[in-house]
Amino acid sequence: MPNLYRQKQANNLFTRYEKNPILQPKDWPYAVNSVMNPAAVEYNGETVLLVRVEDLRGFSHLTVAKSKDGFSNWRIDSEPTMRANHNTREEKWGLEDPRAIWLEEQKQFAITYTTFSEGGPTVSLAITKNFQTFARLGAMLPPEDKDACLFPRRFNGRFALIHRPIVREEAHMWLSFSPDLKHWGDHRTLIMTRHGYWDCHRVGLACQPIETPQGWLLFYHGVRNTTAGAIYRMGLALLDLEQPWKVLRRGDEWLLGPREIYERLGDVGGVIFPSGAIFDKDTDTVRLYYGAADCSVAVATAKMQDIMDYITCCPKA
Ligand code: BMA
Repeated sequence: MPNLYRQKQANNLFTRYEKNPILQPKDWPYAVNSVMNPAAVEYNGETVLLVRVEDLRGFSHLTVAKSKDGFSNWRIDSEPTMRANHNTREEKWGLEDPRAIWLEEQKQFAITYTTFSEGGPTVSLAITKNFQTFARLGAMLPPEDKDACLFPRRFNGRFALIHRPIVREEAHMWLSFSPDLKHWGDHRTLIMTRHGYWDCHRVGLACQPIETPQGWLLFYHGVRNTTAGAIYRMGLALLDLEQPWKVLRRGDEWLLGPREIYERLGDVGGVIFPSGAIFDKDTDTVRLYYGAADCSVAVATAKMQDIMDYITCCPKA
């Protein structure tokens, strides 16, 4: 018997900003095809989005957009902030879908992004203090891999990485560990696709994991292939605070799916692709930034209290 009360809760959790989309190709200071799938962090009291921008060759790079309130008056870098070095095997076909977190130990932001390499998409790491200059630390794991983010701290002395390799054509979320951010091992599956559900064909990390007293909030995207193409939606799981390989809860239903016209029409319609979030403690609000239809960037908000009320009554995983 489906829990209809919880489905209603899920459906009402996030509210789209009324002036969505917040960033569109026409806002860009230089010629672009599309803007989407940004990393989001707070830096110097402002919201910083590192936006994936697709140029008119079909290659992506990353550009910073900043705003004081996280909704309006975006200031966009006048040229690409992080360009792909197309002469390297790693970055041959561009940089895509970044996630960012603050690494307290390094006192730097860590950016994990898809490098479209000669061997296929994989995940690479860069660190920055200021979102102007970036130290590129190279590919973390072999292709094919995507949708990666580090946790902001170590567990039992090791860094932990969420990522989404393709193995036997299956697309599950995995967790891997490293003593030094360079050598990765102890790989294990974390969140798997669910037969028959909205997330039956592919799952992958949405925004960076968010720490709460009850555990890590793990927003993820789930994909169902239909006769009209793939539908990308977002769901939620809760991971143990000190042992993040333990999934405590996982929602049955999605929390956000393509509904609005800007989510349904675009280069790839029927896609919402969340990739960055900011928790504002003062207002108890999570701002979730997402790519809409592979064309523009939108934002939706939810109260943290409502998110916790929802996830803590989801089924035990
Ligand atoms: C995924 C990624 C995203 C994209 C999505 C929908 O595989 O490539 O960048 O937004 O597909 O096209």
